[in-house]
Amino acid sequence: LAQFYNPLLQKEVKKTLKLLRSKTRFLITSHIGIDGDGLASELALARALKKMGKKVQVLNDSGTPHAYQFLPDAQKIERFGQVSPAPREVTVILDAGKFERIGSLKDVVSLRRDTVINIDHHRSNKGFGTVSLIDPLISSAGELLFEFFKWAKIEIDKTTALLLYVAILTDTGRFTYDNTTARTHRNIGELLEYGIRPELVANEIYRRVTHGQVELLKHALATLTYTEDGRIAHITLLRKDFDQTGTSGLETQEFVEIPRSIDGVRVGIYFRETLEKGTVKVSMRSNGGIDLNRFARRFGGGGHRSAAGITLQTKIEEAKRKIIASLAQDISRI
Ligand SMILES: [Mn+2]
Repeated sequence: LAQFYNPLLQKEVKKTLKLLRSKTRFLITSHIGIDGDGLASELALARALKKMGKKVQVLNDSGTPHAYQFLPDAQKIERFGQVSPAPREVTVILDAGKFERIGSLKDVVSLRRDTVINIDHHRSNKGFGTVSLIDPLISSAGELLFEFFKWAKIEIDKTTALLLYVAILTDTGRFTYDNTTARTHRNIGELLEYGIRPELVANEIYRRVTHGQVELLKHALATLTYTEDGRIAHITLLRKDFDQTGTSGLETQEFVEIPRSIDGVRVGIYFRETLEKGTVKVSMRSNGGIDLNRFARRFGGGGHRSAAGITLQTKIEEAKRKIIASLAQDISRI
């Protein structure tokens, strides 16, 4: 085999391929609050493994958001709690920067007992797998899978290409975040050659909302607040907002873009209460100048430079006070 695209990963790609080829039964999972990259990468890898004659189960903590239910085989993804993991030889964890990110699957996956392949692109990832294939310079887990499939000469068909396209499209914010590179566009160009129609994909993911989502957006906009200097803008959704509109947090992944996009704002924040009582999720997006991954890590979270998240076990008012005060201090230094 030729040299891998990222020569630093030469050993890891070889080990990964060896495991994928030699083993038969696989469990594939990803992170809580699953997104387009997590889901589409899972489905792309599952498809590739099935074509190699393997037994594959895709099992997640989270349900599949409305926007991604059109993905081929999305209906076959199972949910932990409703379904238990089947016997397996290898567990593949995609797009998770920390082992804890697999959520309740921690109860059945053990880093000590199990063979775990971690395929990821988060800068904060320290490599928790038996094999850890991590490229912090690539846009998404899906783009890393694409380069891996090409290198390993694993067949990519039109459906796999669509899945990888969706992973890259969504994780780059439609090719607008700072993880979008010439390499990304070259890979996307190759994927488009399979006959993918970007307008149809966009219709499914970006040009379609449920009535509940619009109602929820009204609640979110009513909470929009700025810090005194106008450099932080934040929105908040409470448990009751989701209950009243029949929606879930998974349907609000783009909401943080609203405070972030306002003129003069450096960081947009979206706070929400989760189903678990006393747990608050904090999503943050910056317009540059501040490293949100570094900021989030101080609170046990992580992510990327311009997009990161934190989970706090506290009341929402306390979470807001703490995060906003701390971030305002960091921003005052830039
Ligand atoms: Mn990702």
